[in-house]
Amino acid sequence: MTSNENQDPTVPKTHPRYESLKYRHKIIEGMKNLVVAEAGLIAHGRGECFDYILGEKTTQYAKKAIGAAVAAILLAEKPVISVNGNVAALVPDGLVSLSKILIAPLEINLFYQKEGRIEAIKDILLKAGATIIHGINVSKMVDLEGLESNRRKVELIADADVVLVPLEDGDRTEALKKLNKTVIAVDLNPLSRTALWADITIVDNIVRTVPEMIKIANELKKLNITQLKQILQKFNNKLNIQNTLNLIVEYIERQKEKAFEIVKFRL
Ligand code: PTJ
Repeated sequence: MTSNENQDPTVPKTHPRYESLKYRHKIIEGMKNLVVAEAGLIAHGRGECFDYILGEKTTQYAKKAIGAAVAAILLAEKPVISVNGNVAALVPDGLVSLSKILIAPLEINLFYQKEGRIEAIKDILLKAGATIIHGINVSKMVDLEGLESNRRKVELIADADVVLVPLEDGDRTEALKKLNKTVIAVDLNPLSRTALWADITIVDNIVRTVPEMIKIANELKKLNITQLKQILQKFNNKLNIQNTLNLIVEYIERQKEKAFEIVKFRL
């Protein structure tokens, strides 16, 4: 099954929430195919909620973080893109393209261990055009220091200097930071432990982040090392998260006014 085949045909394209329903369905199909963990459905729902209060668009601050993230990966010696079930179900084609453009290998790393999941994710990535996928061969894996969950089992991540961790749980981000790695997180929740621990936090939906990263990577690949370093130096993650939180507050204020108008209209 390709990434475009798993849409619910009963949802009309004219439905006002078509895009959102389309990705929901990818997650549901992913769960049926073992790609997504059961808890992945709940994680997706939490993400949807945050996306809603961000206006379901890539904000200017997410774009800034994406620029810094791409610069960091282009400057890295051993970058790795960590892949979990939700990400594989939502954006397999984009992940493979991003990995190729940035020359950053893909490594499957799962929180929830279940027989057949790694194989299912490997298959979806292979169908999307991946040629080499890491995190499969147990004999090549080592335990990441300071971590007890299943995510401790890593291959290239053990020696990586920069790790992109989309939709991550806080424990591994913390462990990666303690091992002095640069962590780039994609997380719609700007208050999650991952978001707060990461060096570069992209508060955005992974389905929009990956295409935007590909676009920016094609632009930044033309820059030299000094120019890439300047992008990184200018980026302030703490300020960026605070600005994102301000956007959420402003968005809710605006929606509060609008909701009130609707109520008045109905009366
Ligand atoms: O496939 P596995 O076994 O590795 O498990 C993956 C999940 C996502 C189930 C696991 O890592 C997990 O439980 O994660 P958490 O702790 O629920 O954190 C996931 C974070 O991702 C939450 O802060 C969500 O708000 C956020 N999130 C969910 N969907 C998206 C998202 N962020 C960006 N884009 C999304 N589409």
